[in-house]
Amino acid sequence: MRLNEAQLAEYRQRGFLLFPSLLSAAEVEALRAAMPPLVASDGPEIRRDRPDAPPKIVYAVHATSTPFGLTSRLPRMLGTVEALLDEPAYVYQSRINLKLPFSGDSWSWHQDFTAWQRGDGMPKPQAVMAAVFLHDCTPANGPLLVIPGSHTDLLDEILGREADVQGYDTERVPLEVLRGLADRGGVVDLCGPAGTVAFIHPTLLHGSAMNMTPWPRSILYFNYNAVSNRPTASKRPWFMNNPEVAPLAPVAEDALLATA
Ligand SMILES: O=C(O)CCC(=O)C(=O)O
Repeated sequence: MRLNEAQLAEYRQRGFLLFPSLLSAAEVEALRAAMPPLVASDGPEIRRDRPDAPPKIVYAVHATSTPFGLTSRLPRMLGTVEALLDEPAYVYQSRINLKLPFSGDSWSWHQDFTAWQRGDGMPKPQAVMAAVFLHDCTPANGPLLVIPGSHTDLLDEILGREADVQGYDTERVPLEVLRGLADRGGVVDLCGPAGTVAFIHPTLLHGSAMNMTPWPRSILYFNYNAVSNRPTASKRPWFMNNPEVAPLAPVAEDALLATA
C-alpha cells in the first residue's frame, strides 16, 4: 500500500496511523477460523497465568500458521511497514493477545522498544508494531491506548538512572513524566471494527485497561523490524526474537482469502 506525504507526516508527528477495516470481514473470519488449533496447542510459545488457565498470549503465529504468515506479507501490511521504515522488513516477533471476557491483563504505560533493546539488543527503534484487530475494539473492552507524539521522547533517556529495569517493568515511570506527555499529546483509544490495523512507532507510549465486556478482545501483533536493524544479542527464545531476518517477500493481496 502506498502512503501519501500527509500520512507519512502524521506518522512522524503522532507516532501511529489507524486504518479502519484494512482487512475485510472475510479475511478476519479466515484468521479467526485459524485460531482454535493455535489456542489449543501447548508449548513455551503459549502464555497462561496458570497451567489450567486459558492462553492469554500465543507467540509466533506468523511462523506456525499459514493464514497468519500470509497476513504478515500482504502488500497492505508489509508495504505500509516498508514505506514507514523506508527499507525492507521482517517479522521480529508476532503474537495474539487474547483479552478474555470480563478480565484480561491491563498493560501499564510502556514503550515496546525498551524491552526489545534490553532483551535482544535491538540497535534502534527502526521497527513498526502493527496491531490487527481480530475483534471489534471498543472503549469497553480494553482497547489499545496511546499518547500521541510520545515516541519522540525516549523514556530510556528520561529514565537513564533506571537502566537495570527489564522488560515491561515500567511501573516506575514517574507520574510527572506521563502527565507531561499526556498533557501535551492527550490519550487516544484505538477503536474500530475487526480488521482495523494500527501501525505504531516502537517508542510510542501505549497501554490498555482490562476487558469489562462478556466478549473476548483479541489483537494480533506483527512487530516488524528493518533488516538493517537486526538485534545483536539473543537472550530470548526464537518466538520472541525471530532469527529469520531475511526480508519478507510480499504475497498477492488475495492470498489470505485463497486459503479460506
Ligand atoms: O494488547 C494489549 O492490550 C496491549 C499489548 C501491549 O501493550 C503490548 O503488547 O505491548
